[in-house]
Amino acid sequence: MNFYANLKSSHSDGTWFHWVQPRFHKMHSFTEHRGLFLRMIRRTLLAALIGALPVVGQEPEVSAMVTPGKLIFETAPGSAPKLPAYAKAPFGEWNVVDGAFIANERKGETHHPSMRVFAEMEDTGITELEVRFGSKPELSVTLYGGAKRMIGLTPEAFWVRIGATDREPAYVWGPVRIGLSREAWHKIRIEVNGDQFLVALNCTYLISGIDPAFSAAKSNFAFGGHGGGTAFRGMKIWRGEASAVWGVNRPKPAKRLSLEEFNFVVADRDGDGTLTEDEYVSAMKARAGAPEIHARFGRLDRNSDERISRKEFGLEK
Ligand SMILES: [Ca+2]
Ligand SMILES: [Ca+2]
Repeated sequence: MNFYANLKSSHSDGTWFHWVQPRFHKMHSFTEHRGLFLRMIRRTLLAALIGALPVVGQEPEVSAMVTPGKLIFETAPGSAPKLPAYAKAPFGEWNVVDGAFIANERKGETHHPSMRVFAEMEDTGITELEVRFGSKPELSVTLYGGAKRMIGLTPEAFWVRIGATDREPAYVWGPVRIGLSREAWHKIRIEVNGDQFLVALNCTYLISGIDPAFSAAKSNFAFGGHGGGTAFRGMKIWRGEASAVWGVNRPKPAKRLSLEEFNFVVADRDGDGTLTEDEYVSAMKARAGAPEIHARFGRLDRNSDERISRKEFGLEK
């Protein structure tokens, strides 16, 4: 149907997201896992293991799922404005400022600014980097290779989207409701062990799951921003080993939503299970002023109660 085609294209150019309803998942902090680790060791009196305890403050911080090994990649672009050899920027203007990659929209370009970093993550490993919002606060870090795994972030929501093209399945782990400063740097951490993944934001684990997309090759990353001034810095990749702690207190997997349901959930700002015209139109962001968006709302609202229900949206029979 035309509507869904449109919905998808509006998503692919990154203009759909605006807000997300409260949807909390259990959060697991690094500290919690460190506490568990300590208790385990005390209980089993394996004094010999104490030498393996991670040192607080050492990077990367204590890991729940993957024990970090050798650091195998680090962005260290210095302060030169020119991009380093491992980076290619097909869309947008990218510069290096104080060791950070800064993205700006390029005039006349319809694709949002995007830069690839060619660096491989192994089957078991950890990637960390810091990000900062630009003038349109939505950004993404996408792990490419054998599949597309996109970590999406706005000040209000955090999610992991799997797949993107028509050939691939597209669904979303999350979203998790958050509240982030638009000015501060935020740390994203991705842990992978085979098909298991765990994603943390500012040292709090927010999304975990088991997905075959994560066991596929992980050969390059895309940084995506919107507007002007989106920034990425300090990306590091470690190879790792499966952590002994992981099996003991594995967090419940995040909820997996179809792309259509995800779009509905993020648009439903007050979380009442229906979309008002304002919620529907706002979710279209850049195209919100277009008259056809209002007309489409009217068509979808078949019973004319000024709400789009899940059924009218096509999520329920
Ligand atoms: Ca609503
Ligand atoms: Ca209706």
